[in-house]
Amino acid sequence: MLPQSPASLATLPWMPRNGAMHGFALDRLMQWNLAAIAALFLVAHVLLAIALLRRRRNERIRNFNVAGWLPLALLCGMYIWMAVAAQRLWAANRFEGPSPTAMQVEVVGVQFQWYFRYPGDDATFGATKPQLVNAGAGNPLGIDPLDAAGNDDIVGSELVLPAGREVDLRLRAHDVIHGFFIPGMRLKQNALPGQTLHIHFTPVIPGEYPILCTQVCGLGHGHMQARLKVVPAAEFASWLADRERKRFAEAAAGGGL
Ligand SMILES: [Cu+2]
Repeated sequence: MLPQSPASLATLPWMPRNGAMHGFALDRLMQWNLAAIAALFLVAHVLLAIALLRRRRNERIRNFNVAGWLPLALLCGMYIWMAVAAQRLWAANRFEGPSPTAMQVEVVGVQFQWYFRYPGDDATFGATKPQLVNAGAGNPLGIDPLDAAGNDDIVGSELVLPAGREVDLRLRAHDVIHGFFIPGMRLKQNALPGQTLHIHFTPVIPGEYPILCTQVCGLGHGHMQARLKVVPAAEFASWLADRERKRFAEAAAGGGL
């Protein structure tokens, strides 16, 4: 499902351009929050100034009974609504699983590089073994050549996704904690060694989006960047077919990955 109207594409000028389906609701929530904070800041200072001026004039400060409770109740209601809306947005990503048709991509953080693995035609990731990890030999994820499911796995350092299709990312880390962050997709999740964490989203706006690491993971942390390329579905299909062809050509030549 694509965004319904051009108005829903509006993003605050100082925020990165949003390209994910859930990002529009998240941005609206952020705008509400900022507007409420700005209004409250102004009202609080106006009330403070009034109170100070009255004190100087030795006027009696009247209690704000009903007039004081009503705005407070409205404010509480608004923040409860925002908390529920935010919880729904967060829970939908964290606890409600992706649809069965979501595309599977594995993301692996390694000092200081992001790797992305596609399962290939069999839609199954091949087994990996830590002792087989050898980036110099072209096998940075340690894919086991004895597992046939890994023969068509595609590994790269750029994440390419089709617009309009849900993606289920499986996050792993080889060494330390890395922070997988795509500001343009409003997506952030730590990658932990020894665990596979899932996060799902639907990119809807084609374009290029930077991928960053938000955990200080070592001396090369600042260089741990990659790129997400969201392309139309037809372009993605031809890109994937091209990568598959290259993968099999390398395997046939005995070069492994
Ligand atoms: Cu990192």
